[in-house]
Amino acid sequence: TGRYNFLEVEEKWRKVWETDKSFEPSADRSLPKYYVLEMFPYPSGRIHMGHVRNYTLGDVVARYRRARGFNVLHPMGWDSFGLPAENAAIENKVHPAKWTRENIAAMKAQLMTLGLSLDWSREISTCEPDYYKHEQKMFTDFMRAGLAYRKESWVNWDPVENTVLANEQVIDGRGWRSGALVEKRKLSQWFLKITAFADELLEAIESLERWPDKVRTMQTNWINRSEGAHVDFSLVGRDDSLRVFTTRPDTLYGASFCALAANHPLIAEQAENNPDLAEFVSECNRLGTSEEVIEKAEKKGFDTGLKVAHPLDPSWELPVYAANFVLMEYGTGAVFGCPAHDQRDLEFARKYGLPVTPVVLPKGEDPQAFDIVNEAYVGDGTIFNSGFLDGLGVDEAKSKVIARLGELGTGEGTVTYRLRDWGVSRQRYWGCPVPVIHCADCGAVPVPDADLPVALPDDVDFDQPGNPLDRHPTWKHTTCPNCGKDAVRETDTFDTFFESSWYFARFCDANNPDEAFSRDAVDYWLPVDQYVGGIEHAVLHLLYSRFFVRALSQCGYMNLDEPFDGLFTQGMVCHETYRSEDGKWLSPVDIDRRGADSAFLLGTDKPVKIGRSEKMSKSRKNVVDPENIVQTYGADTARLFMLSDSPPDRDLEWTESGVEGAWRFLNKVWRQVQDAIGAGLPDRNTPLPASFSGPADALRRAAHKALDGATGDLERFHFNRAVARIRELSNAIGEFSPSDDSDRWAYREAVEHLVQLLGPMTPHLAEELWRALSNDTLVARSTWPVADPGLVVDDMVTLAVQVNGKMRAKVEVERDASEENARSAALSHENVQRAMEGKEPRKIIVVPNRIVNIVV
Ligand code: ANZ
Ligand code: ZN
Repeated sequence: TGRYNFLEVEEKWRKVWETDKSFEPSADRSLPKYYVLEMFPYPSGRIHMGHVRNYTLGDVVARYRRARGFNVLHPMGWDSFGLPAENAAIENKVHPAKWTRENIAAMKAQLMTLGLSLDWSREISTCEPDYYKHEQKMFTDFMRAGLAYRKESWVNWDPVENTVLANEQVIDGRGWRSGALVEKRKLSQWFLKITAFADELLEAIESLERWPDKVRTMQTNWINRSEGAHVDFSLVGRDDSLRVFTTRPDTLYGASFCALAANHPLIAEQAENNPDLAEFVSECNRLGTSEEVIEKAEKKGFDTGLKVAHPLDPSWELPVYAANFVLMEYGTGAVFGCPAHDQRDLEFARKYGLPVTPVVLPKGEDPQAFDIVNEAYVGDGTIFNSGFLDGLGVDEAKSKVIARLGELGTGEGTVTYRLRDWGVSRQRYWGCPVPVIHCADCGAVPVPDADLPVALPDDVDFDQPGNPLDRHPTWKHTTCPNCGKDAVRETDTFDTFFESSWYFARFCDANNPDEAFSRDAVDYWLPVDQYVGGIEHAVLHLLYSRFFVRALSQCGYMNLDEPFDGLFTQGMVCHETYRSEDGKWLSPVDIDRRGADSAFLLGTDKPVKIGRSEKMSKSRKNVVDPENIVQTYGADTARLFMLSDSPPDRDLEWTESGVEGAWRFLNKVWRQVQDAIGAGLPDRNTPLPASFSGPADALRRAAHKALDGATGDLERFHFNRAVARIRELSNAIGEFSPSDDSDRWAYREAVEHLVQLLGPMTPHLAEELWRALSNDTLVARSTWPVADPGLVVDDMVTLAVQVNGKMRAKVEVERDASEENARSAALSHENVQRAMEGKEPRKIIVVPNRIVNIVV
């Protein structure tokens, strides 16, 4: 029978699936639906192992659900706007559109070889106007609903590239490409009002029961609701006051200074007549705006000379500093510092010689002896050194002080969120144009529906820094849709997270030319039943999508609470790392691995240092190209290894030996099925024989147990365990040799189970074997078999054992165990042996399933 020819077989079945349209869902809306989605790829040019893992996991779910009778939607598309296309345009003088479309074609061809059960008729690419015109419409609807607005905000400005940088593009205060010191600038930007849903987004996290706890926690922390107070410190010698936000109003008696963000209006005002302060402000501006950067930087301040009065005791004055650790975007951009109970404040106070007064006493401490040295005390305790608050617990003190501030008119309780409105403006070419026209008389006017899409112009060049849309000779000049006067288009484009915030809805009705999607389609398909992707999107993408379904529901597009009912985050694909003697990273293809811990440069005797396994990355050179694997072993082997090596949520270590193991297993299965067929299997409609031989019964039990166990494993994403059960079944089949017709009936059943279980995992091989077993259907469209409960549990019974009429022990045996088995189970029990005192039994009576009576 020869060898399994994967190349031929895999290609053959992919063609069959395509002609059969096996993976296009039915239009029948009365069927139960199941929507499986993997996070769609950015078209970087080639697929990597991370993609293979992600899409294989989703594909197992899709194929399994189809077999369980669901109408399955499993689509694929391209997240195709973004900076890399523009960088390629700058570096290689290729147009971003061309670069992107070529990458899509290349990656699609690669994806096709993996045998994924995707409905390609719904393919979308977000950089095409037939996609983004719908989001432009959404945006104008958001504007009209007050969910999109424009405001001035601080951005990172690269003075050499003349462009805004994202926080991630500012490295150590410098532009990632130009290396220039980044400045902060105020620009008018578009925002989406995600904060309008802050409470809802937070509260609904609890309902996301099929999400990993880790992601739910990350979302909770990102939104970060904190209850606290706004407190007003009046400015000494003026009639205005300074408002701060605090979550610890209970520590107000421990205040020793106030600190303001460098771009707080009061600092700007003071800096006008204070060049040193102005210099400090520009130094802070160079730091970049991200919380992370600010967190890491050394805490620095500048004494403005201003003084404020304490809100509980106006005779007590505190100094006012500008400080680099206070963010303008959070709270009020101003804080009161309480060094005894906040670490940053403590470091600041030590540096500038400010008082440190503890006001919260930890349990069991002596108030006279308690002292703060290098570490602030942030825990619970009893308030002291605090006048009317003394003796209270932290929570009681909070409410009491808030009440007092209210009476004095110097503050009030408040709830704040860390969540900010989402700034969506980017000064970039390769993005969706913000559909707005600026008119001198009418202001920012949304582009009317009839004029959508606002398409990107093709004739742009990248030989100067900045946004090509800005310097395009004609594109931005237009007339006001309102009054008809000359006007200019908005030249900003959307953050690319905009496209990925609603693509899952577009897939429900991907070819609808008139609307983003019909109400019918999303009502049927959404929410996504199973979303699969990387943990790196645990916050932004998922949060934005959750916001979008709410905003779209408010605008009448749908009526939905949450976009993703189930979420699974897969682990990374890792590989050993290698270095040459002189420390250079080496690629696995250049390595000759000999034995457990030695490796050499391929074709030489030069030793290579083996490093630990790390996430596959270009910088470590430890990448394995999926295309090579697929060409050498076939897609099924790659898929099987991906699934079998480790639990899907853990990191997976890619090894050559593991791949070879998967390859050998598939060949073994192939031979096993050929052998079974060679043994002369009965026609598949042959009725169930009345009885089976012992070995046939054991084989049937193995087949039904494997089916039952693997089904549960597939339901719970325990794919590696499902693979282990399939291997066990294959072993059981390997030990079996049939001798009569009922044996061959059991043989066929076991082999069919094996093939169907492999269906979601190694679909090509399964399809080939399914056909070889003279099934005229496709395994991809077959119905999942049902395990016979009677064959799944080993039915056990308890036998009472008597010796000379006296009950001596209880033993467990299989129901209907043979007399011989019952007898030996009874005789081997230690109580029974003791009771027999070493004598030979004279007589043993077995009542099946009840009793063993021994007479000595
Ligand atoms: C006084 C105080 C005393 C504070 C104390 C903490 C401990 P979360 O919980 O993250 O909301 N804060 C307020 N606005 C800030 C800003 N714009 N930039 C930097 N820090 C700011 O943090 C709230 C706390 O962070 C607030 O409570 C404030 O310091 C600081 F023993 O006020 B606290
Ligand atoms: Zn106008």
